[in-house]
Amino acid sequence: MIMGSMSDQPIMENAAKILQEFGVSYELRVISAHRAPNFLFHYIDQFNERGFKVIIAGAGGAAHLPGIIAGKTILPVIGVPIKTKSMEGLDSLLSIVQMPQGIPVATVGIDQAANAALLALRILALENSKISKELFAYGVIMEQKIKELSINQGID
Ligand code: RP5
Repeated sequence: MIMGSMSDQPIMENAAKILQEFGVSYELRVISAHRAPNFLFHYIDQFNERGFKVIIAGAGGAAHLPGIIAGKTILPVIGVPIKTKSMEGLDSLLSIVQMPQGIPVATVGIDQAANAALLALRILALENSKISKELFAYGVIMEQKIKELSINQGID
């Protein structure tokens, strides 16, 4: 998991919490695509030997981080557009989602880092039955909570 700035951390922690909940190991780095491009490229070059499977990248504003990463690796990259003060994150969203043909970045909603983690888990679940079962259970629990809430409101 990579974020463009320490200011992205409060949002990206929501992804970390989900991964911790599922007991999936991850590494979290702060590396700006614009401010430290050489360091970023050096880090990306280590992905395969480090055994990384999916990359989650959060960035705001002119948010090139996920796209730059996707241009340097064939691992799946999930982009998290971070809300900005000037444009409420629309700038981040469009920067991440509008990738040119050939270099895909899966994009979640603005500040939806938890969904990025859940999508990463779904990708990992393709080859990991433990994660697959836990994701299924996660869905069942979520539905159960909604049912209980409806019952408490007198809706059955
Ligand atoms: C992006 O610029 C970061 O991802 C962050 O969302 C935004 C602002 O960064 P700071 O100026 O707070 O470091 O690169």
